[in-house]
Amino acid sequence: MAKKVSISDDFELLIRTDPEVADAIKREVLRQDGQLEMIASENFASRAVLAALGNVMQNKYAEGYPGKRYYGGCSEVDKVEELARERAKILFSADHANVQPHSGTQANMSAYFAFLSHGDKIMGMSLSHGGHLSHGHPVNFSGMFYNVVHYTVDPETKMLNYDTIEKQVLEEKPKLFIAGASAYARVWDFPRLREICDKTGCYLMMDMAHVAGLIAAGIHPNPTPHVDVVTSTTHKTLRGPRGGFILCREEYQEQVDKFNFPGTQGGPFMHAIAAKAVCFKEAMNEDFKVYQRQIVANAKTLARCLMEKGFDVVSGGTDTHLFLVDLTNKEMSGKKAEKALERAGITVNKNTVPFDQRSPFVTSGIRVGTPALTTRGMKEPEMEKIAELMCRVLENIGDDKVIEKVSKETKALCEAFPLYPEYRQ
Ligand code: DSN
Repeated sequence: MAKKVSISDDFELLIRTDPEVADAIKREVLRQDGQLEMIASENFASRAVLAALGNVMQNKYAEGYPGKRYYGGCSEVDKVEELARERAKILFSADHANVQPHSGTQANMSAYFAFLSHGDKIMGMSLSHGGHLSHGHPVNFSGMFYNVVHYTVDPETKMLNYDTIEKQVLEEKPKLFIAGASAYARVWDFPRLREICDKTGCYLMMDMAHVAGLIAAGIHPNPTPHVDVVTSTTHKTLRGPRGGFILCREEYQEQVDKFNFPGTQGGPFMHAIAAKAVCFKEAMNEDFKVYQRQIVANAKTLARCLMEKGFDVVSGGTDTHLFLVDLTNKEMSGKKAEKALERAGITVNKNTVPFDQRSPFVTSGIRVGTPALTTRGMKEPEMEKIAELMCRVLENIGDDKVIEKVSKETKALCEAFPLYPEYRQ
């Protein structure tokens, strides 16, 4: 290996116990450090979060909730779960927080079980327009258990048209409306959605996984006062451990908790909950707000620079941490673009664009996000440079020399903005 990696004293033990796994982890450190990570849902957790994740809290079974466990010996895990719940409540102005969901999809499952019966009608954004598998896609439990209707973005603006949504809600009368997406670059209008849902007595849920960090920092409107239930992950813009959580009003607290445990999960991952508590604490700091503002400023700069170079950014820009590039005018698939960029050290994911003619395995677009780049300390000048690098790759997709040259430049950029510098020796 080119560089030495030193992670912790315990890591030296892992090297002796299982050199193969240790070697893969070392290589993963170097991969993350040596590439421009632009997958919109990924981020780099702090070393404090990593420390909270990898320790003896993982040994403990703690089915139940603080003060009401099915096992003894829960005094310390009770403390961390209380800290995580209280911090989440403060951060998002919520009456109640459940921090046990193992993931975003598990959080969604618990929320659906709490508000719906098998076969009820739900309305979520279509996956091909930016939604998520767990918002009613046929291959997911949500599409199998419920009667699903999807809403889409407007064919002209590629943004949500709330008048169209209102019409559809009035016609379809879903029991639950699911706001939130994995590839939608614009802010959500929660008061308007509340007004629409109230016309038919429909529950309103926001899956804020992607924008949770922006919401914590006050950059995106907070759904909590307007919706019945909020679900989220902790590892995207929020920059915490992999995991989920649920927020709700007091009146729904009992049913939400009941359908998370014992309804859909067993023992909580107490090490992950400890790390969630750390992540929520970090998100309360002033520098977290500065970080979130920079994520959005970076996304806006990157989108603008790509548009200036002739790329078609869906909906003409972004309000958030991500955007989609429609490559139809470049006569290129998302699959091809993703592969070429990866060869040049730039990691994005292929993504369908609204009204895409290609399959999800090929796609006509890529999704671009700035949370991870911003964690490294990159700002607007680096975004301008990255737009130029992306453009050179995508306009010379078959030219190995260009790809090799760009690859050297991305490496130099990564060297200048080290990730976990303490791990480098
Ligand atoms: N896989 C996540 C994303 O990339 O947006 C959503 O779960």
